[in-house]
Amino acid sequence: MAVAKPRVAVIMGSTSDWPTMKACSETLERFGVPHESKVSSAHRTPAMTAEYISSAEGRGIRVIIAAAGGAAHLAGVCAAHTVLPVLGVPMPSVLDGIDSLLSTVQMPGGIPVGTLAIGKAGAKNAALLAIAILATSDESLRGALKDFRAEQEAKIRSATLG
Ligand code: RP5
Repeated sequence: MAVAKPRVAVIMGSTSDWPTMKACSETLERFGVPHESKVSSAHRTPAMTAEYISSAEGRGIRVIIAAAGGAAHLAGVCAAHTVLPVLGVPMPSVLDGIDSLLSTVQMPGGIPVGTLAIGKAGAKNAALLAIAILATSDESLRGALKDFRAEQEAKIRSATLG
């Protein structure tokens, strides 16, 4: 059977981001969205990052999720190299991720990055937002998102406190 071409690229600045970004990959998997996860840094491997992102559209990628911590320039650099939507996830850091958040969110007008919350919630929501973007032209994904929301609601409605 042919392997489906990845539609979402998840890129992160370091292997140390993976324990957080696993939540992103797991969410994409849960919805059956073919994706690839890669370590590449805006600062340590600038040429590889530029090459990877510049070639993404041609390889069938439709959304990019970029995670970095500290002086977190990765999402912005990705956005500079593509017109695909780029979602930024600020990683926890020695400054509690505030540095990562501000570095990711404060883009100059003209090069947008959609920035999510710091850490695992942001990682999960980046996947859900990528899925919602794909779902604008994919009815079955739209249905899957509605089922997911219904499941979430049912859990809260039936919650009991010990
Ligand atoms: C960033 O620096 C990475 O995204 C990571 O969040 C942070 C620390 O990287 P390591 O020193 O753990 O490789 O570029």
